[in-house]
Amino acid sequence: MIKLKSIQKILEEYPPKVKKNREKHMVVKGLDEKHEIEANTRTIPGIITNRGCCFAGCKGVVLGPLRDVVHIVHGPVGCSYYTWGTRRHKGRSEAGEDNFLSYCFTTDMQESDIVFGGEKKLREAVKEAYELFKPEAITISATCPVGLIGDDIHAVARDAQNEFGIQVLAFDCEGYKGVSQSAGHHIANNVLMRDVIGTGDAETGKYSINILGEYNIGGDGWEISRILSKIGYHIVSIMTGDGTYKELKSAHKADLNLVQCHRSINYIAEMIEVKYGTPWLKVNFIGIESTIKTLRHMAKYFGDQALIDRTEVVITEELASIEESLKIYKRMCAGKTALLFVGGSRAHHYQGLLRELGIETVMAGYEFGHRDDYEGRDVIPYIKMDADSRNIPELQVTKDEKNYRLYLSPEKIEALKKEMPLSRYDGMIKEMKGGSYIIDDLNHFETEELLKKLKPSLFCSGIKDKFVAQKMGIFSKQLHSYDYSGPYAGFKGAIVFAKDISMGMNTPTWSFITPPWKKIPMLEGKIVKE
Ligand code: CFM
Ligand code: HCA
Repeated sequence: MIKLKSIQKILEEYPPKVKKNREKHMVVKGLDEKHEIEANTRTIPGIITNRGCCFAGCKGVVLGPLRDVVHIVHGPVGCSYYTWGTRRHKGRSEAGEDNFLSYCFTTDMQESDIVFGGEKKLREAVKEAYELFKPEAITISATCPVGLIGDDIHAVARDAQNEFGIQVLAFDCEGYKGVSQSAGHHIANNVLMRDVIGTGDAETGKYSINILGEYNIGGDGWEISRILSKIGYHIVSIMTGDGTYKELKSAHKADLNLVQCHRSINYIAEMIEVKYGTPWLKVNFIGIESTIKTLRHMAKYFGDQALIDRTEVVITEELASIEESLKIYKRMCAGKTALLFVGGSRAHHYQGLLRELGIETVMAGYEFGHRDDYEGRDVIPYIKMDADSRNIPELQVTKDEKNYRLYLSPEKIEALKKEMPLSRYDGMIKEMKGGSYIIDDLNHFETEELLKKLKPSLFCSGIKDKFVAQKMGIFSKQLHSYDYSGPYAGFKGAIVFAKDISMGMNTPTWSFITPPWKKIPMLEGKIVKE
């Protein structure tokens, strides 16, 4: 059944201009063939959105988890603090290795710095950080005031690099740039690709891979790495959860790039493919079936029978270890419904896991996903790295023969692409059930209205709207930070997630809350005088 009425009722509350804008961001699956949605456009001023800023996407999301780097925020202390602890990107280091994740570095800009300029303060901060910590590298991230007053962070970075002999990378990620975090992902990707990836020469083992777009929230990356190492993969780098600058430098030497979060890191995946000829594979380690599918695709890519067999052994072992618990939680979840609203990939990734537990997703949306995250994208042309293309200056290909050891013939690539989703992403809408809603940049008014109308058993979102839902008597699980839990990835992670939501949905707490729709009469009408 197509449930269009609820959306129309919400839209009717808006002034005509806003209505016209917002309806383009809403799709009902199955209503028309096209399923086109407007996304990645500016939020209407005055509307309470869940989106973050460009700085959050660059420093908070992509750079922040690199643990052997000192990340200096040039700006007010709040910007640094906000992108520091709350995302729960975990990191641990072996004895003797650096881990600066517990530190929060900022120039703590004051009014006088805005008036007289903050470059001097930034120079001192970089010097102090270098002298105290002797890190592998330093990043400088710009916040809104930096762009407005024109501090030259690149000059500071260049001078510090010359003085201290380590890489000092400057990022023009002022918060106001673009329309959301998404612009910041792109800025971070470009600099890492231009200045870091390709500068190392670490030895890589057999079946070497990079994991892109995995930020180790609640330990997800650790669980994924555990499974992959058990099968026999060599993880060259993780971008960027519990990742290091040291490993990132040699990322170009891996045989295959896995892309977990497509939104935040597809740029690096594509640039590595163009520059070094390494294909990327869209993966999903959230959910049991998705994990199995991903592991099989990976084994197929390498095509080695021993690896294919080993993959099946590990899948069987992992499944056996969760079988009993899964049965219990499936019983507790059966027949429930969910509403998902998360940044740019999790609203899609979690749908499979919920389905496996017997929970139907009735609405899903991204804060800042682009159209391809919703509608999918076609195969991009594979750039053949033959002797001639090595001389194309735009590709900046090095002459080092080792970089071409993965050269696959175009025939082999084409054959692989026919069998498996290589360098392609299908997007979220394709997998959703007819009649479900897809809403982009959902705002707080719409959230409340949908919660009232759809009354889901579970609302998966973030800190900005979690308690709005819970005050309505609807259990809310944060899919950004996982509240205080995790990992949720892989086989064992699926059980941790299933347990958390089973407890959350079934707790008697909700019976002590009277939701607004039980207090306010739902029938509307006019009193007509005789
Ligand atoms: Fe990718 Fe992310 Fe996400 Fe994202 Fe984010 Fe995040 Fe997210 Mo919060 S990188 S798009 S910018 S999966 S921080 S780890 S949870 S909004 S859905
Ligand atoms: C960000 C980070 C965030 C915020 C989470 C939330 C995260 O966008 O800057 O709003 O609950 O995952 O920590 O997405």
